[in-house]
Amino acid sequence: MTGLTDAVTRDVRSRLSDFRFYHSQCVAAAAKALAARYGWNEADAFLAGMAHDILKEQPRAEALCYFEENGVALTPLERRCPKLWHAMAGEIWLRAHYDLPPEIYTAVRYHTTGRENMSLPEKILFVADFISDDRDYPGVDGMRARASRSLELAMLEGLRFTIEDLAKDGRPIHPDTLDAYNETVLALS
Ligand code: DGI
Ligand code: FE
Ligand code: FE
Repeated sequence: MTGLTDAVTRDVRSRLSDFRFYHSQCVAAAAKALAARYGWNEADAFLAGMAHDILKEQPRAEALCYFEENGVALTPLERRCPKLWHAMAGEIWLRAHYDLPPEIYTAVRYHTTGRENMSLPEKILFVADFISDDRDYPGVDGMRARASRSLELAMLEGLRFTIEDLAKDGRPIHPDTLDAYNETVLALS
């Protein structure tokens, strides 16, 4: 491990519960494997996976202060969806504390929603979060098989799963999630 990876890993370890630290380790390994398959730097992919949920356990009030201090104006939808905050806050936090390859920052920022026109690192982290070893939702084996064939196929399935799940519960869907879904559907049809 490089010094930077080591520092980020220790930081993540100190901020997350055992369960979420284990998830981060699994996503790091999954991102590294996808990077080998699809052509991103494996060490950077590992680092992105390790870092992606670094602020997942930040208290909500603290996250809101953090956005304010950093001049981030949440949209009304974002304000209502605290589950989206850790990705936005995580990017700001990593930029402030670590000099990382810039594609890692945006991969962390968009790992929950996706967005239109995603970079390869963004796609890899997005998919790695769905197929990591700790995941055991119904259909995860199919997702893993898809991810080894095509990142876009795996993204489409992940986005579909997320959107269906949210809509079923009457929860709002972030425009970036819809943009990612529409773009992927059109690209694949
Ligand atoms: O941080 P993780 O649990 O590993 O995974 P994640 O960052 O993908 O977060 C998943 C959660 O985020 C899940 O509860 C669904 C929610 N989510 C993802 N996209 C959207 C969303 N919630 C809303 N309201 N809108 C979205 O577009
Ligand atoms: Fe996350
Ligand atoms: Fe995650």
